[in-house]
Amino acid sequence: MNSPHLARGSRQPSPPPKGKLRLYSNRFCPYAQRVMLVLDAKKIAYDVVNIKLYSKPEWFYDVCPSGRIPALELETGDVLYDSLVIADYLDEKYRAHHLHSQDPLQKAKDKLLIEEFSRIVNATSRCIQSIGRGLDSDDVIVNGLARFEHELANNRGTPFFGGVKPGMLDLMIWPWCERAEILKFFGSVNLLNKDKYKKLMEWSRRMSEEPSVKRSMMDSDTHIKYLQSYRAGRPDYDMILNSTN
Ligand SMILES: N[C@@H](CCC(=O)N[C@@H](CS)C(=O)NCC(=O)O)C(=O)O
Repeated sequence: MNSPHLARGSRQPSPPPKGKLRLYSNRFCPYAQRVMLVLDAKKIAYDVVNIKLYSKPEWFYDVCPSGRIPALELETGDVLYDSLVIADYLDEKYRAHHLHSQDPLQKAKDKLLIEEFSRIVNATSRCIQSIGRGLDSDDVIVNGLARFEHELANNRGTPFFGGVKPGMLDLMIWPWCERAEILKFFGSVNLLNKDKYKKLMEWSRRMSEEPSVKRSMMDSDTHIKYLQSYRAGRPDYDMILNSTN
């Protein structure tokens, strides 16, 4: 998953080996990480083609006309995009180790919480990009996290939102929680008052110890270094490179 990011002018990679799905990704895209988390939790075989977002290869538009990451190429040759659509597809198609609750009501409630979390995501983006940041974004983040703290502590009472193992809700919000420390760096230091989010902090520690989560995880220093390069107008996608996967 840490292969070099392909850019305009690059040659299109040969098709994925038989039996493997292909994820078009970017190592620092939290939406692409959502898909990796699902693939890894369900132990589905896949390879990764990383894309340089500010200089996308011409051939990528033939694969995925929206030009967006993440995109998942299936064995049929069909290509799906949008992290939530892909996550739901994978959970329905690969029945082993369900991530969504099998109870339709609980599943619907979890999907509403994923939707609610997108408000935190948007406020976080405003902080990081320094656009429209202010008390408004801070409030959205603080109130949003309090809602999730309450949900874990009072409504669920389980180690993960999904119960004793991470479920779909856990995986869909994790990429931004993994990046939580960046808020101290780019936002207000008071945003992450750990005493206010005791259950979420315990949850976060547990998540970071899950082998399937560890696979795509990066430390806060790496996220901060990447965001500094992004803000400087030169996103350094290849800062962590190796030749595996
Ligand atoms: N709603 C989409 C959002 C995906 C998204 O914003 N991807 C970004 C990278 S993190 C992207 O493809 N940006 C390039 C572009 O929009 O041209 C999802 O859930 O997959």
